[in-house]
Amino acid sequence: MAIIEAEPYPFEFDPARASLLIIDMQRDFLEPGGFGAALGNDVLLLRRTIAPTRRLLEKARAHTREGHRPDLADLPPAKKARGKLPTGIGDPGPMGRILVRGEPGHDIIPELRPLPGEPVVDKPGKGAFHATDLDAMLKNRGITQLIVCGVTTEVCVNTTVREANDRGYDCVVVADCVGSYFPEFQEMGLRMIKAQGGIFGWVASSEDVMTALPAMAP
Ligand code: C5J
Repeated sequence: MAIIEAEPYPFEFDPARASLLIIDMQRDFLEPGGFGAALGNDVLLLRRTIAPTRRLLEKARAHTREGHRPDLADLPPAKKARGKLPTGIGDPGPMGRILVRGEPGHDIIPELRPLPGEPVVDKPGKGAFHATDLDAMLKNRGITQLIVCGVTTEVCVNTTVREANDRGYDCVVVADCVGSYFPEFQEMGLRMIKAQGGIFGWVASSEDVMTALPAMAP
């Protein structure tokens, strides 16, 4: 057992039962010329998460990707219609069809590319537990604690942490390894997790997580 300095109080970290979960660090969200940038967002606000996440990734790894089947059979009509976007999910975009599996924009960014055999969970929703086998994968490995990185803080990261919390996992969200296109949502997204005694989990810095990670199995 190791202690991670975290808010609202120190986290009792059990490396044998912990997994690093990296949410949706995909080209379409993080690269200039991707879907996020095409919607008018500043991708630099997300890209600051890459270096610290890479340092954590050298210690332990598991990824998710948001995206859909090429025939879009798993894309709910409500998700497709939301935002009335002229170019939305499934449409041709600057990096191939937007958020479609197998397309360049759907790929995890090269800086964080998964190793062969590393778990990658393809998810059709915002939460990583919805319509995926993530829960079974974690339970079969005896995982009860998640160290969470990725984008975006208020959407896929928050949704996943809330899903995980309801399923009995303890989540530590790494503040400098999660990012939002909106600074105010970054701040509130983290505050909501640690509020009320840690209603959804803990928030820690990558530096404080790194000090506890040497004990973690890869
Ligand atoms: C969004 C995500 N923001 N990964 N997806 O649509 O947060």
